[in-house]
Formats: sequence, C-alpha cells, structure tokens
Amino acid sequence: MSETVLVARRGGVVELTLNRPDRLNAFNAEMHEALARALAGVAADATVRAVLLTGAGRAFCAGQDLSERTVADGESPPDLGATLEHWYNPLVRRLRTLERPVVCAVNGVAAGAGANIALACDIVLAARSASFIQAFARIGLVPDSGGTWLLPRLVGEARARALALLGEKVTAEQAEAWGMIWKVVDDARLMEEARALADRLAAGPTRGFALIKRAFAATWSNTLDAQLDLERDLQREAGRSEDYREGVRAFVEKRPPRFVGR
Ligand code: T3D
Repeated sequence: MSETVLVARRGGVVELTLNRPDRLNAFNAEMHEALARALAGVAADATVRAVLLTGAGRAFCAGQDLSERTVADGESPPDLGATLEHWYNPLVRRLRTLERPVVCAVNGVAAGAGANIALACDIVLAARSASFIQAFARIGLVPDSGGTWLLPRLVGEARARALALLGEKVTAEQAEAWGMIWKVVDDARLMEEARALADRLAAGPTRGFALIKRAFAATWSNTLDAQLDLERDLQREAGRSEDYREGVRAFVEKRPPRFVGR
C-alpha cells in the first residue's frame, strides 16, 4: 500500500494526509492513485460521513511534481492535457460530487494544483502561516484543477485575473478576508479545529449534506427558475430521509437530534 497518502479512520471521519513532505506533497502518479483509491473507498462506505484532507510537514501541497517535468532539448514535451484528463480533473470532480462533506485543513503553502484542490473542498480552514499561490503562470502554465472556474466565483474576477497572471502569494488571512476560504486558525490549533469540524459534520444529516452539495454544484449554471425547480426536487428527497424525520422530532421534543446519515 502506498504511503503517499495516509488514511486514518476516526469514528465517521476519514482523514487523508498527503504525504510526500520532502517534495512539499507535490503530486506524482503514485500519490494521485492513492488519493483516488482512498476517495473511492469513502464513496463506497456508507459508514464514512465526512472527510478531512490535509498535508504532512510544512506544506499542504505544491501541485504537480515538477521534477518529473523536465524536458531535454530535442525531446517532445509531455502532454499535460492528458495528465489533467487522467488525474487532476477526476480528482476535482470526485471532491465536488462526493456525497460527504470534505473539510480541507491547509497546514502550509498550497501552490498550483494544490491550491485549487484545497479550494475545491467544501469547507477550507487554513493555518495562519499557510498561503495560496496560483503558481502556474510562473512556469508558463494556466491555472488548472478548476482554478479558472473557482477563483472568479470565490474572490471576483478582478482578483482572480491578477492572482492567475501574477502568481502572487495570498496569505491565509487575506484569503479569509476575500472569502476564498472559510476561516483562518492559529497554526497550533488547526488540526484540533479541523477535526472538531469534521466530527460535527460526521454527526450530521449526511444525505441532506449530499443534496446541499448537489444544489451548489448546479447553482452557477442554472437560472433562478431552474434552481428553484432543483431545490424543490432536492427538498422532496431530503423530506423523505430518516434524518429529516429525526430532526423535526428532536426540535419538537427540545433535544439534540441523533442523525444516522440516511
Ligand atoms: O504537469 C502537469 O501534469 C500539469 C499539471 C499541473 C498542475 C500544477 O500544479 S503546475 C504548478 C506546479 N507547482 C509549482 O509550480 C509550485 C512549485 N513550488 C514552489 O513554487 C515553491 O516550492 C513553493 C512556493 C510551493 C514553496 O517555496 P519554499 O521556498 O517554501 O520551498 P522550496 O525551497 O521551493 O521547496 C522545498 C523543496 O520542495 C525543494 O526541494 P529541495 O531543494 O529541498 O530538494 C523543492 O524543489 C521541492 N518542491 C517544491 N515544490 C515542488 C517541489 N518539488 C517538485 N515539484 C514541486 N511542485
């Protein structure tokens, strides 16, 4: 089993740690494969009710491992479109469509695809010392892993364009102030807070959370009319869940709900 992604189970939470710290957790094929396998395992296991993604060492993830990308004179360049098609795009799609909430604890620098993979998660916490860098333009590339879609939606087009073109570092505090992430946390408390958040989500109405993710996935391409129709359909489904029944009962009985995730 690959050690490039550490997989730990704590109650209803699966904690995934990118683990190539000497390369700032940059992606190689082995790490992609390990992460894809771990996320497929989560999707297939109904007892997993939340995911926490983080990085080992001083970085969250430095994007693609560039040591695999040097091209000698006369050699033909690698097909980067193929890597996106094979690895990065499925990963982002998997995170966005996974029917469990995904918390990302950005423990240090998140650069290139690493930044955008963090931003693709549902709730992003960042250590105060962490930073986000759209490093692509520094090496002549285009933001990928959803960056050109996510960034303008999160921070507005003016900032998104400047970040993509300049490749400047955004501190965690700036990212919070701009609405790029949910919250900055003191370094020493990051994992404690991220775990508490993941535990809280794991005790929540998992089916309802999956439907919330589906609503947000559609919102940017839908008209208001279409979104209202979608909300109607999703609410109909949520209203049939055991957790909805329990939620209303608990409210009426003035006690905390005991959600089972169905
Ligand atoms: O290629 C495709 O398939 C297409 C897909 C592309 C997706 C992408 O993500 S493209 C963007 C790739 N990522 C980058 O361009 C970021 C490169 N890294 C950096 O700019 C800097 O390392 C950081 C800003 C992230 C951190 O800087 P700093 O000063 O804190 O650390 P450092 O000294 O640069 O890095 C520490 C070590 O990690 C160093 O190794 P060494 O000298 O100790 O042996 C460095 O080479 C290594 N490292 C950092 N990033 C990468 C990396 N090694 C391989 N690939 C990396 N991306």
